[in-house]
Amino acid sequence: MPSEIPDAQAAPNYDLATMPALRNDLYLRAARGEATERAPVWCMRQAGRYLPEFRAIRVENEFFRVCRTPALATEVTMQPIRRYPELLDAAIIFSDILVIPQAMGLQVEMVPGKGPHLPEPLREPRDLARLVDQCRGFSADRELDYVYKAITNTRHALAGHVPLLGFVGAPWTLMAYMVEGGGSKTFAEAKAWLFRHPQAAHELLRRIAAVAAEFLVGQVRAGAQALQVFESWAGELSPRDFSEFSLPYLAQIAAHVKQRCPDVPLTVFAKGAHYALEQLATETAFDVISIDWTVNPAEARARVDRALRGAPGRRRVVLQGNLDPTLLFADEDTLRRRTAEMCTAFGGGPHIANLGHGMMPSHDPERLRVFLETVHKASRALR
Ligand code: 1CP
Repeated sequence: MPSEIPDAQAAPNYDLATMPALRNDLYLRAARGEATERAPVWCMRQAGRYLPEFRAIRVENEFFRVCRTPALATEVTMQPIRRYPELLDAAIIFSDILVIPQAMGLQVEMVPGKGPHLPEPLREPRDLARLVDQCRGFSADRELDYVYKAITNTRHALAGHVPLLGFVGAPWTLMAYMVEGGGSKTFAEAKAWLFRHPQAAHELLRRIAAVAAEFLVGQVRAGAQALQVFESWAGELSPRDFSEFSLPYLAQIAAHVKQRCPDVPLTVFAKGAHYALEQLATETAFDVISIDWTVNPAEARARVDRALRGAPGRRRVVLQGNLDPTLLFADEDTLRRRTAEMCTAFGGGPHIANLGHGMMPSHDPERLRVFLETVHKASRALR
């Protein structure tokens, strides 16, 4: 089977009309709420530093060079698919959530071993004037065209093996990086902005949401077959502040995308926002809610179903998740047992198996294989 996946470093091909037919649609069927013979499985950050083949590419190539060079982005996206050809049910385009702040005019560097660094973050409301998204002639499509090229090229490289996911960072999470200038333990600067300058915060969030929505639709045009919105720092907000500063923008993005691409499954991952499951199910148009490991899957299912019963006309919401990624550091028996328990806790219904957050650089690729194999076996046994 691996031989059926062509070499990704072949010349880029941007022609969508000749796209190969999809052979494994398990992910898409589950995301649409259909019953499937087993749970589809993929992992957030499945391309990344835990793979020696990824580190080898990064020795020679700066992070954003990989993102901006379609042949390289395709190659890295394909690495986990080539390593686990019969086990992964989706690929996710190699890029980063910070391509949006970059497109909006902020400089973003990726510091090896540390993560993103924005040397000139937004410090005061007047700094919003430095953003270029409202300039005449600004087009998110044009600024982010390199991602579209990478997506189209990767669709060809995948040759219909599994669907390709596109993604964006959600407005609050991107604002957090734009104000902090990088990752943070407390996000105190970004949260202080929300409370000191709520109007400017809303303006910034609205502008990011507009770019993100346009970018998602563009990714579909380029060949993305499903989409995910990462609100990675939702858990930094209180339920009240999530309602004010995150949820409306998530809802706005979902409404825009579902109106233009009604058949493309759309997932939200609001890490740490277990308190908002009901709101995400009933007040947004997301098809799939991805949960982290702090939520019990059976409880999440029950809460979402209860909320949906009170909201007539709303179709079924699928759940994705949620094994604690650090269980990949446990011995194999423990990992197998806990993965099977997780599948059981989601029940036999539509479930997209995943970790509760991304792969970590120190993970052993062979433990990921154990996780993937166990999901196949355990979720099939539940049907
Ligand atoms: O499979 C894949 O790797 C897909 C590509 C992908 C995605 C979906 C990358 C590559 N990053 C992301 C999303 C992303 N980036 C998120 C949302 C998901 C999550 O919560 O994990 C976030 C918060 C970022 C920001 C980011 N980029 C961080 C986190 C820093 C922090 O604040 O804790 C880091 C370390 C990066 C760099 C990055 N992005 C991707 C990779 C493989 C890496 C490692 C850096 C490297 O290669 O040097």
